[in-house]
Amino acid sequence: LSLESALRRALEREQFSLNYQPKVDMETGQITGVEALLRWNHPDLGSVSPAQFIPLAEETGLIVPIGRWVLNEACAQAMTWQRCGLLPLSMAVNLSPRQFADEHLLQDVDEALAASGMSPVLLQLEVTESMMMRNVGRALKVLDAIQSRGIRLAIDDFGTGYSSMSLMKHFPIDTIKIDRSFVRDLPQDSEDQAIAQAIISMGKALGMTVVAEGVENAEQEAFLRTHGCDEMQGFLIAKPLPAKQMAELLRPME
Ligand code: G
Ligand code: G
Ligand code: MN
Ligand code: NA
Repeated sequence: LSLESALRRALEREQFSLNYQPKVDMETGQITGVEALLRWNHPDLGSVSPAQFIPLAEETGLIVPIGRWVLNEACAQAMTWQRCGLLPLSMAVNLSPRQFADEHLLQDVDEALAASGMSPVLLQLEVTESMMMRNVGRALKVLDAIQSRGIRLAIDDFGTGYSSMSLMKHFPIDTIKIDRSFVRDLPQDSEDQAIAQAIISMGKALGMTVVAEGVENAEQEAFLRTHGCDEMQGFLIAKPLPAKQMAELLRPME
C-alpha cells in the first residue's frame, strides 16, 4: 500500500482532522484568531506528518479536494464556537500553490462561507510569496477578488521566498507572518534581529498587521514586543490543539 493510494482514500474515510493554533495580541495577550492545521490519522500508519503528506497531496493534485475539506471544516468549526457563545475570532486557513492556481478556488471559498454562515471578514487565507510571484497578473486578480469579499489575506513564512517590495505595494495584504526561522535565534543572533526589525517596520509602515511565528520563549517575545510586533504565535502560547482543547483556551475565565 503506497502512501499515495492511502492518501487518495483518506478523505472518504474521514481520516483528516484539524488542529488549531492561536495567535495573540502582544499588548493585551488576547487571542485574536486561530490557524487551522491539517492532521492525517491513518489506522495503520498512525499520525502522518503534514511535512510528508502535504507535498504528496500537492504533487498529485489531491490537495485541491483536501483543501476544500479544510476550508469547509475550519469555517464550520468557527461557527460552532460562535454558537457556543465564544467571541467571534478570525480563522486562518493555509492555501497551497496548487489550490491557489485552481480555477475553482473562489467558488470553494464562497461555498465554505455560505455553508457555514461565517462572516467573510473572519476568514483569513494564508498564501506564500512564491504563490503570488508565479503569475503576478493572475495572483492580483484572485487576491483582489478575495479582498472584495472582505476576506483577509496573510503572507505566510514571510522572508523565505522571493519577497518583492512591489508585491507588498500592489497586493491587498492585511498581515505578514515573520517566518519562524528568523525568530528561532532571537534575541542573540544580530542578523535575525535586523531582519525581524526590518519586517516589522516595513509591515507597520504599510499598515499591515505583523505576526511572529514560532515564538517559543519569553526572550523572543520580549524582543518582538519591544520592536513593535503586533501579534505572535508559537509553542510559548500553545501548540496546535484539537478543537475541544482549543475551545477550553477560548472560554473566558469565570
Ligand atoms: O502543522 P505543521 O507545522 O506540522 O504543518 C507543517 C506544514 O504543513 C506547514 O508548512 C503548514 O503550513 C502546512 N499545512 C498545515 N495544514 C495545512 C493545510 O490545511 N493546507 C496546506 N496547504 N498546508 C497546510
Ligand atoms: O508554514 P506554517 O506557518 O503554516 O507552519 C505551521 C507549522 O509550524 C505547524 O505545523 C506548527 O506545528 C509549527 N509551529 C507552530 N508553532 C511553532 C513553534 O513555536 N515552534 C516550532 N518549532 N514549530 C511551530
Ligand atoms: Mn501558516
Ligand atoms: Na510559517
